[in-house]
Amino acid sequence: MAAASPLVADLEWATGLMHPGRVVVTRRLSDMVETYEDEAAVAAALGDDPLIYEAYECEGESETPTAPGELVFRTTVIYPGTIGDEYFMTYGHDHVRPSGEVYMGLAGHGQIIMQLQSGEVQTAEIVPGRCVYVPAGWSHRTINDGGEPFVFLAVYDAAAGHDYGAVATRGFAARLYRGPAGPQWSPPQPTTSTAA
Ligand code: S6P
Ligand code: ZN
Repeated sequence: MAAASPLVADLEWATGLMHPGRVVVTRRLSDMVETYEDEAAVAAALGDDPLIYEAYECEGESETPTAPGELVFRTTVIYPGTIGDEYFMTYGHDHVRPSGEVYMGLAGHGQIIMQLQSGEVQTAEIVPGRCVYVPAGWSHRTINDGGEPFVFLAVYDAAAGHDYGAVATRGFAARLYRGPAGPQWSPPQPTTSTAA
């Protein structure tokens, strides 16, 4: 197999846009109605069919690598908003080929939920400059719980592949709601700390 070519791109931290870049994921509410619990709120919002999130990759002279051993880097912007009491979020997925992933916050405020097949859940807040390692085997979903676009960078195995089936079937074991005192996990999750 021919060696992949080096790629160079500039990131706009506030928007996630890459130069040169291209849109690789666009999800509107109609693409993910089953994600939200409040069916009446979904039905009411479907008229506008809001753009929930987009993802971007850089565009080089060659294709995005797909071979094992190579890496892909991708930005995601989740727009601010709610459907009922749930914030705009990604669909969430598993990697087909067990492989880890590094997330880094670029703008806004969000949270990530990670879940093992055993049901064990971990959550973490993501703010600009914070890195989260998602080990192999953990399903993951990100959520914008702030009032601005939540932008993050993800770096992962080019051969990872994305499987949305398990998340569609069993969802995640915790949901993040807009509560009177701010974002609230149900069931409650430990507060994230970066302190040792
Ligand atoms: C890829 C990485 C992210 C997501 C993106 C969209 O492994 O985790 O780039 O693809 O945030 O989320 P989703 O669940 O629609 O793929
Ligand atoms: Zn992933």
